[in-house]
Amino acid sequence: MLKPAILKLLNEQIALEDYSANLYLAMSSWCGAQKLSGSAKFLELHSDDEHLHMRKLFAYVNETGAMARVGALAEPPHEFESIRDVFEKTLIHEQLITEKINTLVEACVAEKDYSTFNFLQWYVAEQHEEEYLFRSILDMIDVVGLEGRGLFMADKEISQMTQNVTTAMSSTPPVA
Ligand code: OFO
Repeated sequence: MLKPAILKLLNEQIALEDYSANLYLAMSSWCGAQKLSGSAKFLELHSDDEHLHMRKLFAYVNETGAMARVGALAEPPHEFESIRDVFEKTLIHEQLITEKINTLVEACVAEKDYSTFNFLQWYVAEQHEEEYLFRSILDMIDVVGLEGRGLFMADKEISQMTQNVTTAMSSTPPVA
């Protein structure tokens, strides 16, 4: 049985992963409106990925005999200054998720909940991958620049990274 403190944090994480899915979908929509189809597709797939992260936590909580909750979600931002602004915000958001996962892991150690500690190791590894992915996109944008054909090139590069997101999703363990 989950301790109340761990259940509370897991339910908060469920809401946060759900928010991530909505945030990336809103970003995808903005990119689509700017005719950046590669980035729009990349972020749409990443939104699906976040939804799987949420469902995996949801299934875990219910498997323990506790009850997963669908929390209230804030509305994500819909306007961005540039494609660089979009990906800067994804990296900042992922750094926040990493902090939350680390807090959960620390709480598991404090509460001696080694089963949840073990379950969370997948998220620890995933956060390393996600921060690396978004940092790589920002580095690429800085190299190609956004002037002239730079924006077209950056969007094309991001479109090719869609393959990585699809591969990551297919390697995501089943949610139940
Ligand atoms: Fe992008 O992070 Fe979920 O876990």
